[in-house]
Formats: sequence, structure tokens, C-alpha cells
Amino acid sequence: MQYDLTEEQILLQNMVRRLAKEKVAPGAGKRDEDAEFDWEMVELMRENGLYGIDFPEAYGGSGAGLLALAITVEELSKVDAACGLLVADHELGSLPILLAANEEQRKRFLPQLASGEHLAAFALTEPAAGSDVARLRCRAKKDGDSYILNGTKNFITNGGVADIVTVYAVTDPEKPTHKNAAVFVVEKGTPGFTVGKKENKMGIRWSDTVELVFEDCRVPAENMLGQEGDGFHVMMKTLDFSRPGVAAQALGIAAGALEYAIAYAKERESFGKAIIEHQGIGFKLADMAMRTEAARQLLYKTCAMMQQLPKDLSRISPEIIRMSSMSKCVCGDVAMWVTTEAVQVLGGYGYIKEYPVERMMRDAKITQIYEGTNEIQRMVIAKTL
Ligand code: COS
Repeated sequence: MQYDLTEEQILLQNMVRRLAKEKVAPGAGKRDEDAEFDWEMVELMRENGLYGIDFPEAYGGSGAGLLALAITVEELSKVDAACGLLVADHELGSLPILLAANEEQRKRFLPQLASGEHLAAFALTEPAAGSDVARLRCRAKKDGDSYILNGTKNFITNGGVADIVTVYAVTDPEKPTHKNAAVFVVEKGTPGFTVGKKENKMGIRWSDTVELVFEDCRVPAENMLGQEGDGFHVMMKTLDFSRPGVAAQALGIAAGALEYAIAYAKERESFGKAIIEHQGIGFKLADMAMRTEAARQLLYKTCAMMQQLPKDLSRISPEIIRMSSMSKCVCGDVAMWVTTEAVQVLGGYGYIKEYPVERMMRDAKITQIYEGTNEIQRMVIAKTL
């Protein structure tokens, strides 16, 4: 399996790296402090075509694939993890359409998603169903040529800013969710669909995380993706494809913290020499570099494998499911560990908001939690062994 970056991927990487350094990094600390969603960042992603990277060319995307998407999210997350999440979460919200939509639905939704004119969000989690998603309570009741949605979703990234939300619901609460879940595209402004509480978070603070409420929300049956009963499968396959995006965000956070810590350790002096010359710090940085690079190789290989698969509802192999979960778990754990060490390298300065590693350490934590906690990833991996 060849997963060295191609010439186009290197060009993309350089472009996004420059953009991140020049346009994203300067405001990252302030955005974290203000914790307000920043539409200028959305505009920047749109102008540079970053929303359409993994969308087919036939619908206006660039068809560059999952590895190109991962590189993009990594570069953005090196300087601002919430900015990387703009792109990764748009992919997550769009994946159910990419995987399960019919031709009419593709033509209707994909071009505006590929250009970023419309933003997407993914509404799965509920107050009582996060890890155990088979406990979904959101209900979709058939009524003529529509479904009536009732229920609450929480912790929904981009939920308050998205134009379309892919929403999971059960059509018959008496049956097991595995067999009766369905997924719907719910458009902003649909009566009965409202945005509830906005969360005040530890990290990725300016990213939009909200509760979504559906009260007798009538959604046309033509907005259902696949058939009744396909929902659980669409959800699992979406997560298989989206977890590399979280992994890329985590990898970017680790790489950004490592880069900052190395530069600091070369400048900062103690006991008459740069602290990188002290073995205690040099070894720490070596370990940080080793783990970050190992995580990167695992993720890039996973992306290279996964981007060869058709985006449809066909079954994927346990090996691929395992690689996706391993990437997410390894990159998340590495991000948490590397950022904690980066704070330590900076000592007292690492603990202060003026230095970005403090934010990076807070941002890293979510990558061990969302899109399946790292404990869930271990369950998924164990099941495939
Ligand atoms: N990819 C594809 N299919 C999968 C899958 C995966 N990763 N995991 C399970 N499935 C399939 C199984 O093959 C099974 O299919 P059949 O009924 O056709 O045999 C079906 O889904 C049910 O599997 P299982 O019995 O293992 O389901 P569980 O309810 O026990 O759930 C886990 C298993 C833990 C894998 C699931 O609940 C999960 O992924 N939870 C985490 C969800 C999550 O990420 N939440 C965060 C959301 S924020 S975006």
C-alpha cells in the first residue's frame, strides 16, 4: 500500500499550511477567549475550496479524497483545532448523504455542500444515547408523505450554524434500533426545528456546539436517506469514514504543540544552555516527535486504504473498521499526551494563556471523547480481533 503524498497532495499541504499560518493562527487565541462562532473563518474555508475536498467532482467537489482531507484538517488544527473542525464536521454532516442518498437527493444537496455555501451538521447524540447509540429516542412517525420528528439531540457541532442537519430517529420504538433507525436531511427553518442551549466548553471554544429540538417537525419523506431501517448502518459507516477526520484534527493539535515546544526549547536557556540541550527536555521532545510521527503514518495509511472504497452502503471489512478506530484512538491519545508534555516543556509559561500550548491541551481532550470515545474505539477494535 502506497501512501506517500502525491505531488498534488504536497501542493495542497503547502497551500493550507501557508493559509493556516497567515490567516488562521493570528486570531486563534482571541477566538478561543471570545468563544464566538467566527463566520470569517467559514468564508476563508469557502474561498479556498476546503469544504469540497472529499466531495465528488460530479457534484462540484474536488474529489481529492480522504487523505487530502486529513492533510487539510491536520494543517488547520496545528494552529486552531476549532478551525480544523469546521472542515471535518462538515464532512461528518455530509457523509450520510454521500453514502446513502439517491441521485435526486445528491443533485439537490451536494453541490451547495461541496462549495461550502451550505454547512452541514450531524445529529446523532441524545441526552441518554452517546456511546450506546442503540438507545436513540428521537422518534420519526410516518404521516402521509412525511415523517413527524420529535426528540432532542445534544452536543451537536455546527448545529446552530448549519443549513442542513442529518438527523437520526427511530421509526418504531418497540423494535431494536439496529433494525428501525432512519436518517433524514432536515433543512434550517423547517417548522418545529429549533436550536436550544449553546454549550460553554473546555476547548474548541469558538466552535458551535448546541442542543437541537424537534417538536412535531414535519420532514418530507423524500428527505429520508435510504430506507426505513437503514439508519443504524448509515450511522456506523458514516462514523467509520468520519473518524479519520477527528484523528487528523488530533494529529494537527499534537504536531502544532510539538512544533511550538521545539522552537521554545531552542530559545529558552537555563543553566547556561538552551533547554533542548538538557537531556530531560531533549528526550521528552524526542518521545513527542516519535509518537506524533507514528500516529501520522497510521492515519495516512488508513486514509489511503479507505479512499479506495466506494462511498455507498456496501459492507466494509473488519480490517478497515479497525484501522479507522485505531487511527482515531491513537491520534487522540497522542494529542492529549503530546500537548500535556508541551505544557511541561514550557514550564510556568505553558500554563499561561499567552502561550498557545495551554489552549492546545484543552482542545486535545475532546478528540478522546467525540465521534466515539476512545473506550468505544477500543471496544470496536477488540470486536474485530
Ligand atoms: N461499522 C459498520 N458496521 C458496524 C460497526 C462499524 N464500525 N459497528 C457495528 N456495526 C454493525 C454490526 O455489524 C451489526 O450489523 P448486523 O446487525 O447487520 O449484524 C450492527 O452494526 C450492530 O452491531 P453491534 O451489535 O455491535 O451494535 P451495538 O449497539 O452493540 O453498538 C458500537 C456497537 C459500540 C460499535 C456502537 O454503539 C458505536 O459505535 N457507538 C459509538 C457511537 C459514537 O461514536 N457516538 C458518538 C456520536 S458523536 S458523532
